[in-house]
Amino acid sequence: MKFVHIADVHLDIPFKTISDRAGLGTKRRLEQREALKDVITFIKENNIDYLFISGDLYEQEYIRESSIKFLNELFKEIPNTKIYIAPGNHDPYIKNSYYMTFDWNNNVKIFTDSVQKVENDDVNIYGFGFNNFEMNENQIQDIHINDRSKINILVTHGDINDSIYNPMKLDVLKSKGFDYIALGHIHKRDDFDNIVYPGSLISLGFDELGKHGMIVGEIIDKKVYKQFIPIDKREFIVKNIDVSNIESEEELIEIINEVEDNNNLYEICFEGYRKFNINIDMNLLKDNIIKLKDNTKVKIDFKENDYTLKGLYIKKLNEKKDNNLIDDKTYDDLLEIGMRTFEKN
Ligand SMILES: [Mn+2]
Repeated sequence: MKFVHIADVHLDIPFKTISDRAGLGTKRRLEQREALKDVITFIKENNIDYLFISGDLYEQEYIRESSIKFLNELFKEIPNTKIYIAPGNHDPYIKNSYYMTFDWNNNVKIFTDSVQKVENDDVNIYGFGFNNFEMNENQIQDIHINDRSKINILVTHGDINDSIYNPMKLDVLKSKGFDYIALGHIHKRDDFDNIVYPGSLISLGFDELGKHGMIVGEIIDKKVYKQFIPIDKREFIVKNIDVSNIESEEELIEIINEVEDNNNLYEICFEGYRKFNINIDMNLLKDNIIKLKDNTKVKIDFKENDYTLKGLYIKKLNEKKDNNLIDDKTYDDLLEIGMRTFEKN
């Protein structure tokens, strides 16, 4: 049997914080739809028997009925594929959720918070999901495989570390004897033999670097052959620039714009000691640079006989530090706040 395993799509997430540029949120939501279409196309072209969606398919808080209809129309396009969804902490199985209220196509099975087993000819599929935005009910204890001659698969959402998100211990999961465990929750792809987090289908921001996509697998004679196939056409990349030897904002802009022209989205993080005030107009940067982060410290050339407000401020701070009235961290913070204030004027 052949399967596709995805998780953490987070459909309709607003993407509020990924960018300093307008419009990128909407663009990224369009790309979520495109990614889902690409998964469905792959399933059609490769005659995939099962689609496992391991939670956080959508955002309960933001999901619109139009997006649910869009999803369901896609599911209708693959009538021969059985689809199993385990609700996650962002799309729990709760009253008034679309999982409960929407009339899903008949190839879609949505698991609830109690463990259910669905028997197919060759495969038994077990699953459960979240009944709330947090869950700690240990359902995993109650799962016992009854027919080991068949392929047994578990679909769920949760943490393999201690947390409030359906924590499950890896050794307990391993001991259950499943041929494949389709997990979701961790957005970075990871696997422990056949216990697999596919990662988020598309990256949700600069804390989700690298490639994102789906797991495609085939189980033959109880042996699992699986591979990762990228779906997200972009990668989020963080690039650090040490500004210590850069003389001006113009020079810095030139260096920032040396990033390659490609589909990837860049966050540029400034570090080191700055000699000038950094206040860059995003319009001067290439389109694929979408976020700037300033972790620089100000370079101070303090002169004892500087009686400007700035000079006096530094002198006062130095005195406090010398007399151990403030620690190094507070000194750095106050220096930073002060210098930023003076830079503005
Ligand atoms: Mn998630």
